Amino acid sequence: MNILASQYPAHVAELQKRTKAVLKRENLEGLVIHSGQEIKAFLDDNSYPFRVNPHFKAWLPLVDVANCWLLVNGTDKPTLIYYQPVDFWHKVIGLADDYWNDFFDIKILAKASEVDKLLPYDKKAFAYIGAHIEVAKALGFEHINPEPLINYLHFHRAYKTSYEQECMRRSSAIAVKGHKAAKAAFFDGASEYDIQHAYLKATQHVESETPYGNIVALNENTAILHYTALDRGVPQAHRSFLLDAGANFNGYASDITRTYSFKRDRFAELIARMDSLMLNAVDALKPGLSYVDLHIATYREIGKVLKEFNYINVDVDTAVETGIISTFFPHGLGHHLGLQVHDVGGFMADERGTHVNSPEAHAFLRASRVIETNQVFTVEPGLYFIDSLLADLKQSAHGKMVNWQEVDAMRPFGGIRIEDNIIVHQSHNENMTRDFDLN
Ligand SMILES: [Mn+2]
Repeated sequence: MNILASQYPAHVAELQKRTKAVLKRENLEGLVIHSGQEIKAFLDDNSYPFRVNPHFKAWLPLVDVANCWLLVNGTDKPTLIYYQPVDFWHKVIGLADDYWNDFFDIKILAKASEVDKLLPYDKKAFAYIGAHIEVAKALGFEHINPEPLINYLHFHRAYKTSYEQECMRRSSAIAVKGHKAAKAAFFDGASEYDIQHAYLKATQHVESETPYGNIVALNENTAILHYTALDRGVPQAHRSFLLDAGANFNGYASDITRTYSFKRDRFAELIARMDSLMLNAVDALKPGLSYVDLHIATYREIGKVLKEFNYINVDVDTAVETGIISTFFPHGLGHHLGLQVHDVGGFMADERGTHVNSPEAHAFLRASRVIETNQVFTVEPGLYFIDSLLADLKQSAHGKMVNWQEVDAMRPFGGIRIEDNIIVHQSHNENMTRDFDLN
């Protein structure tokens, strides 16, 4: 039996346990989880790429079929209402024999509009979980995505089952293949557009299957944090390359970033320094610590790098106190990873969903809860030369703390981000990204 098949029963048992507990707490009988519906563009008969409800794919590796439903109550065998229309226009996705089939009582739905025949008649004690509020109302649901219930599920989703961890290893392995192909394309002098296609080919993904829009950036574009344009032209010179790209396996995301310098230059030295800083941050990820503290410690370490490379002329304490490091590192250290690339529950103190604020000076941080075993994180420190942020700093009272000549020389290189995906175990961290030999 393969690994996934052997781990899947415990995964379902865990979801059943969580479902039972939250239904009891919320005084409900069951959840009705909708995979979703195709959404058409305005005045058009073409749909946007289908994105399945994460609460649906949490249960089973079915990510591409709209109009499916799950009925779960934590005790009985879950029911899967599987949409299989008679349709000669589109490919009908048949139900393949797979390891998860036996865990569901499967009912076939031929007409999406007739689902009500397969749903509970009296819906008062059932909660609808899904994106289509109007559909839920028309079906007669009163409880639609109840917040306390969603909070409970989101809080617990941070603890990945063995099955989920294995899916995430595979998702990392796929993305690593893409990163290696993209790196080779960069050193061959390819355009952003061609690098993107090298990545997609190596991962066997089409663009809509990646968990987020890939960031494929050359030269100055690497300083644009969420750059998703793809320049078709080959730039006059290749100086730097930043690739932030993940993959999907069974609905689980990887999220990996690498930065390269075309030559052995000062920028290459800065990348090497940021790489060792990044690996130190990964080592510091430990159960019981707050992710906020790890972020703040790394923020300070980036201050040291700025000093070592002579970008600033004040000591590290002053750099921290004045906040000038934020000009160079304007985002959070990382986030939870799982069914969604920025996985849910990162701000929750407990299963009621009590919010843990990030400190005001670090408002962009997406993870503020205590680190625990079986959680999966990204760790992604960055150091950038961003024109707009540098202009603000230059005009400010702290402008003289910067060695502008040194900084200006780096602008053509843009910036650096290095991001790995980590499972926190009791006694060690598992760096899924490096395990597949991506350096
Ligand atoms: Mn990320």
